Amino acid sequence: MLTIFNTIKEIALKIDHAIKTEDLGYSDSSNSSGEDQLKLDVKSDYIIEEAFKNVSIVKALVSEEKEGMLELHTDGKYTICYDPLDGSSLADVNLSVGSIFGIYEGELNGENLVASAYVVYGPRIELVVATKEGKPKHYRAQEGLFNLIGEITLGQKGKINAPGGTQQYWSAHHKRFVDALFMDGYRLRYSGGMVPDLHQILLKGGGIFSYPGTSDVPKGKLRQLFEVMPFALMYEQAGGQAIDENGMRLLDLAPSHLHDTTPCFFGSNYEMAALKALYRIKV
Ligand code: AHM
Ligand code: MG
Repeated sequence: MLTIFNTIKEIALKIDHAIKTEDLGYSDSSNSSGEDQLKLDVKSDYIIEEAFKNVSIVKALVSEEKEGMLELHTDGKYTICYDPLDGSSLADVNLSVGSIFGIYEGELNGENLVASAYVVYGPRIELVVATKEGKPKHYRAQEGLFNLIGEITLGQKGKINAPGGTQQYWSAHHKRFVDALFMDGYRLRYSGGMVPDLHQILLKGGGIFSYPGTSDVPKGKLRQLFEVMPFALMYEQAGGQAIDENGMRLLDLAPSHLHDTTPCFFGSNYEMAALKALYRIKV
């Protein structure tokens, strides 16, 4: 596992360099969700693939930017599902973006997610890694080295409300929930990049990020294997919760297809209790 985390550190430095130096325009291709790919998406995907080709414990790779699974080493133990550059369309306006990695052992489902990691490319490069033991660990890069800043623990209640999805298509009860949080003093913090948005909630001690199912996209936008489950592990290990609209733990999900999405909610305990009450989820 350490080899995988060290490879992610190398990858982070390379992708950060690409973000700072390369063309921000579109490529000629689209990904399996039908979204146009930026040249940076393609480059970041390439950097990750090249890096893991040399790591023999990695059995296969699944990328948000590719349709199928890429087999690497038959005797490998882990499959890594990753979003090479999440929120990439924010790079041209110079907002933070990120990479997300889910490390699975066996079938690709939440139960088999053994570790996860994400990198934030912002004013500085930061890395957070989580396993099923202990709190997520937070690192910051300085002169090419990642220094441990500390462990991340969520408070019971925060002040941040990060509501995703197109408001026009929210259900009435979701709108009531979001409004109730604002009436309770919560502040809107939503950049449109799940990595910096979820990172902010983790580091500022709590709050809630929601990306519900909407009338135009009933199963939500965020992908289970590359985006949702890796952050679900982070939030649970930090002392928070990560559930879908029926109250099911996101780590209990088992996608039928590599690119399946799900409605998702991540937060500290107070906000998640409020969510369950308004969504009438039995606890
Ligand atoms: P991407 O993987 O194509 O970049 O899309 C994922 C991003 C998330 O980072 C973010 O939370 C979400 O899309 C924002 O979507 P919206 O603009 O609908 O709020
Ligand atoms: Mg993404």
